[in-house]
Amino acid sequence: MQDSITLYSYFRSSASHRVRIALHYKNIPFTYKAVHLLKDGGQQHQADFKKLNPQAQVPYLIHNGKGLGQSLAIIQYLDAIFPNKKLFTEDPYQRAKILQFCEVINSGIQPLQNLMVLKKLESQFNASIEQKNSWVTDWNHHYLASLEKYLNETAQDFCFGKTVTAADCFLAAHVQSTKRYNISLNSYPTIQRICENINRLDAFIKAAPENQPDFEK
Ligand SMILES: N[C@@H](CCC(=O)N[C@@H](CS)C(=O)NCC(=O)O)C(=O)O
Repeated sequence: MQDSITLYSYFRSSASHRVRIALHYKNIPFTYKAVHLLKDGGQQHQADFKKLNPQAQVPYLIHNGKGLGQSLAIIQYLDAIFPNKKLFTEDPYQRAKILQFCEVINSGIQPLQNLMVLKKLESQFNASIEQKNSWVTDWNHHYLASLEKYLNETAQDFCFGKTVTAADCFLAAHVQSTKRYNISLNSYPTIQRICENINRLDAFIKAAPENQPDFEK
């Protein structure tokens, strides 16, 4: 049976970006369904979408009728179903180290800069744009410094050695998001070097926000 894959995504969503990289890296064809996170009060809050994903967040993936949210769960699932070009290693410690790296972004930095959190800072605490930017920047530096340290132990061409892993999917997507806040990466030479390497790869180019059907300037 031909696999059918649909990805609900928003071009600017870093969590969706991670999954797009994994899909392109593994050469898995998929249908792109755009969910505009700002238009109409946020299409993620519409009943039809929330029936699929009660979290009201992208990414959301449907594989042969089976749905899944959360980018890390999705990428692990894809890696199991499509084992070509593995994004996780079998070695338990190495695998846990890759997950550790992904989680610094997934459950460390990204939730603090997520749209709903920034909206709440504004509506409940009257935070200005400058205050929100400073909030995002400070949290980024806290976590980016730890990622840089981790990479100094494991990086070669990519985050973990000489082949792409899930960590590279998370890093590329996150670093892309820092551009929106003009966060300086000067203190993170290894992160910068790896991003230069990964962003040259075809899969990473195809997955970039500007190459998505719903891209807007
Ligand atoms: N940990 C989740 C994060 C998902 C997430 O935060 N998605 C954001 C876009 S990057 C979202 O849909 N935000 C909608 C909102 O904040 O209203 C994942 O990895 O999938």
